Amino acid sequence: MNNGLNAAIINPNNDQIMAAYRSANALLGRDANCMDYISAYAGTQEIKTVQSVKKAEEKPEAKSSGMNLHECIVRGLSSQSAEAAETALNSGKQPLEVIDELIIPALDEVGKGFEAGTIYLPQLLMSADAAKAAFALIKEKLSGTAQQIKGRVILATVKGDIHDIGKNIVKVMMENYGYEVIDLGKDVPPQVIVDTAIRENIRLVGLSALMTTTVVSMEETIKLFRQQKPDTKIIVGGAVLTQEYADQIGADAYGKDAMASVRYADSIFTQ
Ligand code: B12
Repeated sequence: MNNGLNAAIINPNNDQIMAAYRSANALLGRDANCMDYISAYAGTQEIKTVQSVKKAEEKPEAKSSGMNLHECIVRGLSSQSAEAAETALNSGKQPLEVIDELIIPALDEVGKGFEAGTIYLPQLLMSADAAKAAFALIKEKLSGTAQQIKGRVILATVKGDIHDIGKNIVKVMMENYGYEVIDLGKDVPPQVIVDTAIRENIRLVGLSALMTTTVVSMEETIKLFRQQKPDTKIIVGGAVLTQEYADQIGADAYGKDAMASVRYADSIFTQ
């Protein structure tokens, strides 16, 4: 194979031969994103049994266009996931249902695999990209007609944290419900958030954190607000947070999902 063969006459029932064949394809750049190698060996310490290798081979790799959105995200197929999102929308699902029922559970599945050591960071990145591609399409469908601005809010993922898919969903929902969003992005230092709120005279700030290690930055940001701009309301969200923890770090509200942020904003700006 190193000298140019696509394959040789080999015994596909021999695990070691198949391992050499798959490794060669991966190392010679003939296995896009090493998907074949990963799907055959992820989660195994040893080479898989002949039976499971055969099963992996039977997977309809080429029929990816018919794959559903959940599967596209789990397998990290960005180019197919927008198409699959469109199919889901055309089948009558509402944009929010596609997010809640297909995108988020798929990312949860990938996250669990990552934690269990059966999925690796490059795959996590590919799944995140696939989710983003699907979301970009859904965002187009969500964008309603321009309405009167109900209020202005800041959104940020806190310092040390680069997870922004959830924050971006919150942003789109808030914009759709008539809020102007100043999006400070991800990994945002506490003082930058406070300074922006002071400069722009903002009454509501939404903070996102996805890791146990970065909720500490969230608490730090809230403390800084209490000292420097105490009239600001702060809503926090992200997969690791709970109402109890939000109370503990001194947030004004906890938002389980994007709609919760809209409801809380409405209670502040339109009551
Ligand atoms: C995608 C992903 C990534 C992507 C992020 C891409 C991006 N642009 O966001 C990449 C691959 C870059 C990544 C990197 C890492 N990740 Co990661 N990642 C995930 C994964 C699989 C999904 C997160 C996600 O987007 N979920 C979908 C969104 C829509 O959900 P959500 O963010 O929770 O948002 C919803 C609600 O929570 C809420 N919400 C969110 N924010 C806000 C804000 C407000 C104001 C409100 C009201 C509501 C709200 O509304 C949203 C919509 O309903 C999770 C696992 C999981 N299931 O959560 C791991 C996970 C979060 N990652 C994890 C880790 C460890 C990492 C890395 C450290 C890995 C590494 N070794 O490098 C790095 C982190 C680097 C850093 N400094 O931040 C761990 C965190 C463990 C922990 N408990 O601390 C997790 C839980 C995986 C795991 N089980 O181990 N990751």
